[in-house]
Amino acid sequence: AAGDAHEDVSLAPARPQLKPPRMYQVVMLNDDYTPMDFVVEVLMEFFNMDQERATEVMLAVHLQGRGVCGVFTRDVAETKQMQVNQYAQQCEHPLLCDIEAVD
Ligand code: TYC
Repeated sequence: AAGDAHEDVSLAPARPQLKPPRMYQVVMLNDDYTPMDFVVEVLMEFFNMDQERATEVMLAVHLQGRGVCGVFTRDVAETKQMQVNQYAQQCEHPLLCDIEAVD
């Protein structure tokens, strides 16, 4: 009947999307030379973190060697990785991001 919450089921496509897309982590790597402030700036600019969160992630990378900046579809993850690596290189810092498929 009209307004019945279950009515939508009959309107669903015969073959709905079968699986969600594979997701990819952008992983930031520690190094001995990139200034901490620069890493915080990158995390705020490219990953929309506030200063508190960016500082937390930067320190985790500094102490543990690597840290996850975010999880995205492949195209978005690849774009962010490229943008960060390019920007760091332009600024002459060795900072690097990598991407890793999520299982
Ligand atoms: N280890 C750097 C330092 O001591 C800081 C740093 C943090 C560098 C995180 C890279 O992804 C990084 N200045």
